[in-house]
Amino acid sequence: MGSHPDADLHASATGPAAKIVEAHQKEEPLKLYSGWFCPFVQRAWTVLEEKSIPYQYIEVNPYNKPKSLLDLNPRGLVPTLQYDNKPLYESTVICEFLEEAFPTHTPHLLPSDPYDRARTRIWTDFCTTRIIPSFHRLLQFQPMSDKEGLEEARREFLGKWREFAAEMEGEGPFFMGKEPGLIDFVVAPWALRLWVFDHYKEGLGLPAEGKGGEDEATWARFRKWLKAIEERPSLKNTMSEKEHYLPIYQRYADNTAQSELAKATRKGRGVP
Ligand SMILES: N[C@@H](CCC(=O)N[C@@H](CS)C(=O)NCC(=O)O)C(=O)O
Repeated sequence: MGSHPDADLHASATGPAAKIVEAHQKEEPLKLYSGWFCPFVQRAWTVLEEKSIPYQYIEVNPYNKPKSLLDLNPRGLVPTLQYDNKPLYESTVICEFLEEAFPTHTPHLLPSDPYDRARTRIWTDFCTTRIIPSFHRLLQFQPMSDKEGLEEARREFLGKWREFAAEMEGEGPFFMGKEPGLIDFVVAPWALRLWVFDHYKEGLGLPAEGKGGEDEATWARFRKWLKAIEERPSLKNTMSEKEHYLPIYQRYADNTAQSELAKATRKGRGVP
């Protein structure tokens, strides 16, 4: 096991995502500098796909930053967008930008009602400040050495998803109702990686149907949302094969990369 993600990282997208990558190799003025494995990339990537915006997909390894990436983004993070020869970065900024810069491309993912737009931003912030950090905390727990800590991290993480689910509109299935919106694509990449915990942390313990106790209605709504997310083509088709994500997560699970994880969390950077 290498001590740097670079060592274990599969070079390119596989499975469904490989087909989309293949279809976006042609030179286009709009370029997405991407890492196939990155959940922050998946936010921007799904918005491009949803809205059928023409773009060129460029795979880079952000742990072994090529000059082409650093020239655009001194932070050297993916996703980075090149638009009209100018750089843009930060996944949530990119998503809103795409919505505004391509107004004729549908579906519109930001709600037209200002209150609902504000709610989108509140729950985007919740994802950044609550869901992602507790995803990282759970990832770094060592089940063997600290059972109690693991349980607490697991409870905390589930609690964040319950809180998110409790805010979802009526019957759904999406966060704001029948149609998907930006908030779904901002949060979905972490929901689509929950299987990682089944693999390394003795299961996440998401309540199964009828097993949610007094929160059953909330968990039922969450399961419905998750199913809709899993079936949405833009999300399904930007995922690679599970086996290639595993070595990346293994590094956090087996303690080789915990200081890196702590540093990334402190700096507002992500880990896959
Ligand atoms: N806040 C950034 C986070 C992006 C991010 O951290 N991406 C990771 C890959 S998943 C990266 O590029 N890491 C390289 C590094 O930390 O140097 C965003 O939302 O776009």
